Amino acid sequence: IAGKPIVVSTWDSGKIANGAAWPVLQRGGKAIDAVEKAGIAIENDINCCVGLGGNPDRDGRVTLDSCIMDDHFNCGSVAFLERIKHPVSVARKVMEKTPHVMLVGEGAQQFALANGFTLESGKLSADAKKSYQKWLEKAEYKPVINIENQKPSSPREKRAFAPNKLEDGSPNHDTMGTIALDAAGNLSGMCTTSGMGFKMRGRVGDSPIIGAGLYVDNEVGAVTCSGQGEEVIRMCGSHLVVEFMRQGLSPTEACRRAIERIVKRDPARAKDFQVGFIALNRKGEIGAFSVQKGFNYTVSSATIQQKIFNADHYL
Ligand code: SD4
Repeated sequence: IAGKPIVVSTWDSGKIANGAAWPVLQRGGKAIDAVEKAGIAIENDINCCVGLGGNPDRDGRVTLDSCIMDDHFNCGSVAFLERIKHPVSVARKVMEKTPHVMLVGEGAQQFALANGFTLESGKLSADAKKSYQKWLEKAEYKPVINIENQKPSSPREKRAFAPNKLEDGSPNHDTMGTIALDAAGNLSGMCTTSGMGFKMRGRVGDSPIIGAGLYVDNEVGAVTCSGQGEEVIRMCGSHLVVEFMRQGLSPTEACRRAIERIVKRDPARAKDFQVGFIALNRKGEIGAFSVQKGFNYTVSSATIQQKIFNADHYL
């Protein structure tokens, strides 16, 4: 038990997210404000997998997915959003200002502009441009089944295809999911990503889907995840973990059971993709579990100042 307040984020790049969330929690602020700050911080960072600096789709355009959920089942989400820097904040506006949960594509962009967000240039970051040019050398514009099986030729590319630890030891940057329990005992979470690199245009993963990439039930716990979104969506991954916690399982056991469910569908394929869950229950207990080795997460609380843990894994 890490107690409260506490914030937990996916990967060791969770340091950036927790670094922004913790001051809010420490001064007695709300979990929903803390997780939004976490999302904004990682969206400002230039990395392969979150924000406008991330890897583009097959057409060379960066498309962003994000969602946010509070302690009262209020939730907002944007998907396939282009040229807007902070999808997590747009998702929050969808939650607070509209009768809807999810806006996508042009409509999401139109809503963002109407709410004071700026239209950015749409230019790729230097790293993303390099990765895209490399990818284009062999690119075929057709759906690739099991894209994660492709042999990557650079660490950044490898990261895009199979979200696991980088070989060169550089910081893990990946889909950022952040869950928090505030001093008042309320839970919230957010998830933000540029999705799988070189995805088909229009492809949306689990990250902006409430119940898949994120779920929060204030009576039970909060869960988010990273990895191959398709595998998460078909099992309603984060919701599944919350339901296992509701049945009395610890956060780690609940994450393990959900990973087992994902693997069971086709065990032979499990070596080819990664999914990792993190979970936090209302008592402040934390847990995580992944398909493969290499998934880690960052915890910040009053007792654990900022620490990176390696998740237990199935394989
Ligand atoms: C997706 N879950 O779009 C995201 C990608 C991800 O680590 O987590 N990458 O499927």
